[in-house]
Amino acid sequence: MKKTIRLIGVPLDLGQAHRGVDMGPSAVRYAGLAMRLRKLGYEVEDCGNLFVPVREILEKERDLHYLAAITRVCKAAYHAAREAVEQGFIPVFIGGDHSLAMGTIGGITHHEPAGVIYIDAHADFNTPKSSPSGNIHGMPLAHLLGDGYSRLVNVGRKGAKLKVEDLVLIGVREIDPKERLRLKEKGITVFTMRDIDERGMGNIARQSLDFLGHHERIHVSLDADVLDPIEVPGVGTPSPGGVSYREAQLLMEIIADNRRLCSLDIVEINPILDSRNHSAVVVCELVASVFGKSIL
Ligand code: HAR
Ligand code: MN
Ligand code: MN
Ligand code: MN
Repeated sequence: MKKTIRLIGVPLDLGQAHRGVDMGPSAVRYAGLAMRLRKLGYEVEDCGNLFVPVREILEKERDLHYLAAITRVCKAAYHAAREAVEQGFIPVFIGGDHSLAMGTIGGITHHEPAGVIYIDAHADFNTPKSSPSGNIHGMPLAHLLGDGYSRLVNVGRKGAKLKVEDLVLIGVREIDPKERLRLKEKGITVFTMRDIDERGMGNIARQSLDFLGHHERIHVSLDADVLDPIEVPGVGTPSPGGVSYREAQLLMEIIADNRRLCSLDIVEINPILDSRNHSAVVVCELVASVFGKSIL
């Protein structure tokens, strides 16, 4: 009997500058995610959305990068993730921007550590000091490893939620200067687009899973901007030269075959910047694959 998947929308757009990523949960639902997963034999329960305050009523918090509101949303996401694990569900968090990962990954690791495969054009390893933009969606991994705003580091429980050996990044091609130094100092495992070009996605996927071999559970955090913007234009920070749809499919299929997936974030889809919901449809196909859809 397959586990039940629990969909949890997190319409968070406070971690970055563009409106529209708050509509990600609707776009993904409209693209038919629940039905797609039911066809694969899963039971799917949709819990609706976590509460996120509307940006227009937070004008006074803008210069503070909405830190207080993001912290509250991350706490709610932490709690939802922890509860889903305790109740035996596979939670799928539908964002919203990537700052939600500070809550979801914390909650997933509340009782037991897990490995994290972070699939993104960006390294999301800025601290408030290293960030050129101040946008908190560029900072979740730094906070999960214990650096940055103490309120965000301590969401859900005190201190770092991940160790260097719990994390791999795949698809990275845009890193800020101080962020690059931080990645090197900490010794983070990063598979860049060059690694994928040279060695192929199949090898990178298998090496990532081997690297996380000491974990029974793997969380995947999928930022839609990892895909090439020609194929997935509906994202707020598009980065040319990305992963192709076929490469992303292969990565998802290899993760599925490995059978350790425990939870998933789907983030950064912005339907306002998309046309005819195409990007959400593409991402739903990838989610179906990571949950075991096979061609034959
Ligand atoms: N590195 C840049 C910054 O910190 C942009 C990174 C944020 N973009 C994302 N996250 N979509 O993956 O501002
Ligand atoms: Mn990201
Ligand atoms: Mn990104
Ligand atoms: Mn600032």
